[in-house]
Amino acid sequence: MALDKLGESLSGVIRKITLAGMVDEKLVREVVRDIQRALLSADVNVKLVMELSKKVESRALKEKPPAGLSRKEHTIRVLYEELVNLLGGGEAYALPQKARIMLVGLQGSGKTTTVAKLAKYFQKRGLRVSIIAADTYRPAAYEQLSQLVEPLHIKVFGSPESKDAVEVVREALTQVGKSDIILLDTAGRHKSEEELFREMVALAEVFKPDEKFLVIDSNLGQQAGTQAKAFNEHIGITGVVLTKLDGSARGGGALSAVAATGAPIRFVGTGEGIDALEPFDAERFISRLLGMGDLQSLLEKAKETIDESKARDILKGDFTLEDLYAQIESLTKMGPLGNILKMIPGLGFALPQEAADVTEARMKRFLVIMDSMTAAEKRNPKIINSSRMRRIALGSGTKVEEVKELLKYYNTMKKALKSFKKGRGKGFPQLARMMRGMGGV
Ligand SMILES: Nc1nc2c(ncn2[C@@H]2O[C@H](COP(=O)(O)OP(=O)(O)O)[C@@H](O)[C@H]2O)c(=O)[nH]1
Ligand SMILES: [Mg+2]
Repeated sequence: MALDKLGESLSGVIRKITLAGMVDEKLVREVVRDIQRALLSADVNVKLVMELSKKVESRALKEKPPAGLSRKEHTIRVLYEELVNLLGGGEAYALPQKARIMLVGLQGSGKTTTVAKLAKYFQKRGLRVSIIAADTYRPAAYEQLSQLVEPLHIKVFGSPESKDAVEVVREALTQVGKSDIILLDTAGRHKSEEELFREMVALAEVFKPDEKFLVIDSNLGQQAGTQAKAFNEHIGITGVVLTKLDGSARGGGALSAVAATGAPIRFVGTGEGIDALEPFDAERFISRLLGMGDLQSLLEKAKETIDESKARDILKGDFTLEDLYAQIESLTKMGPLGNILKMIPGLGFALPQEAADVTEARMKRFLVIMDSMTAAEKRNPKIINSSRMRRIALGSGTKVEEVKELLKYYNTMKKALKSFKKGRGKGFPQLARMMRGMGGV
């Protein structure tokens, strides 16, 4: 795919984020500049690029990473999400059980080829497909289509000699019999756009399509958006098929410009062969472009894997019980605590397994206790007096001593974090001691 170059640049950006010591303003600026360069050279509209840059920059720096995600992972996710949005986000095309689908578009855009590809696509999914050839302008259009779908044993209806497309469709509809999907191939060659639109409207009146797919050549780049808009205004399209994505250096521009018009991209053509058609799914598309296979599952996994940046995150910020909650929650999701403690830089010792197990059970109890606290208590634990403690213990089915234990743990943690921030590293022995203490070692 010629989007390879864009993909390469974008996965380079991901690599840069992954390898960076930490995500700060300087890195985000640099990353945003790289993305801009990559998108602009794929012909993405300047305004869209600027909008995306602004969002990535502010979200990466200002948004609080969701529980379990480090700022680094969050930054990668933000980039991924905004790229998906650039392509319209939205839901992937759902396979219809029964549909009449009309393909429209300019001469040479790839309509006839796409009709054949769609025929195979639907047939493979167990649907009965018929085709009506109504391109009365191109000599041999009927033969081209018949040849393309010959191996599929799909019948092509039409009258090669007729010059009246509307009549062809009317007659074909009386002949198609039982079909789940009826595909209509139309002409793209007309003296004027108006004439073309008029014929398409007349055809639609007879054919009564459930879908009107506009077929556009990706090589048009940003112009694809202008074309989608014009067709939509005149004949009301329900989706777009972008062809020749395999050879186009401007695929990024075409995809984003079409998405910006609000018309959903339904399929992309990625080659001349009858199999070179893919249903378009922005999330999958971007994951692949970023070279990360299934990025979603990778991000899920990232939540479960601790790395150094996680340890750093633990040592950051104004520390409330809410933070402690999020922290414990992500820690317990990550598996045996012993392993995690081993990975906190500077800790330098392994916890005996029994100790780690005890610690985990205790952490989970802390979560239960915090579940019985009000938001105000979690945000400002100082207000938790003895009557509140009794209420919390009662509500969580624990003992007042256990609530006190949690608060003690919180205070020690907070102090250690503070001294770590001040002394840059001096807090680690304290953090280690504190965590060791938790396990009852
Ligand atoms: N590389 C590539 N070529 C395509 C694709 N779709 C169509 N084509 C080619 O584009 C040319 C025009 O296609 P055609 O279906 O006849 O366009 P139509 O005039 O809109 O019906 C043909 O040579 C096709 O093989 C695609 O996704 N990739
Ligand atoms: Mg054609």
